[in-house]
Amino acid sequence: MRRPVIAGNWKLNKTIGESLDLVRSLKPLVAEVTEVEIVVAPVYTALAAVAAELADSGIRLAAQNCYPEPSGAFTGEVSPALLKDAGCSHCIVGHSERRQLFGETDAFINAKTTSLLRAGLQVIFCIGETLEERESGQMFDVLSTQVREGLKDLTAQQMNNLIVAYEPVWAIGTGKTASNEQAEEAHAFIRGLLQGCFDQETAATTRILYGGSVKPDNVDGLMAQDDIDGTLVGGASLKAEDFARIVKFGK
Ligand code: G2H
Repeated sequence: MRRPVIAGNWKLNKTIGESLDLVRSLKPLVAEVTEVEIVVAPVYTALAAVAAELADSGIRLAAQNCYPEPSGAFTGEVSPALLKDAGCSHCIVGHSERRQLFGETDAFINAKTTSLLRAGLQVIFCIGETLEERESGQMFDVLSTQVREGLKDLTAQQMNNLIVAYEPVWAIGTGKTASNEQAEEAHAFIRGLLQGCFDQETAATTRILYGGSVKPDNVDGLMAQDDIDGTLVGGASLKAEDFARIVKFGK
């Protein structure tokens, strides 16, 4: 019922040339895969070139960030419409690196999410608790606030174009993955939150991805969990063979 999504977040890596090399290597490795939605998120400067390279494939293109306003005196920023113009179908918002390094609040993430959905883009909406929050028993409260505030005033219909990504901050780029059970517990809780914020149908149909040190050797166990519908992959998405193996989870 929920089509799996495997998304590669390249973060601040790769020139235009290196990005093209990566998608040229990736395309033949995943050409036969039809049952999984495959997304890659290069840096802004590589988006248009990668879009052209992906035109003959089913791989979709995401930006890693955006600014909610459509145009104006916002030096250095990029709007959802411009991302669409560059060939993006998706955009990541609320990644923990943006929350932590750039001070992004739930309200700002909500503004970006709303603006992206209005522009017709799919949103990959990231949430997750820090180690300190988990260890002090605040994990459920933190996730609940991030969902309620980040998705504030969205309609159930808009949620058809939104994918949630649960990324426990302590598992990001650290090599420490959440256990299958820890991830499933959080995903099931998030699905319950979606039911409370929207309705049963939205909770049942929204894809919830896991992110945080996903690798070829741990993806199968994660994807076997009932409420894990895909993965958001950082480091392991920078190598075509590793990312292709993750796309072909369970095989
Ligand atoms: C989490 C993830 C991708 P990594 O940030 O969003 O990165 O797989 O390197 O932990």
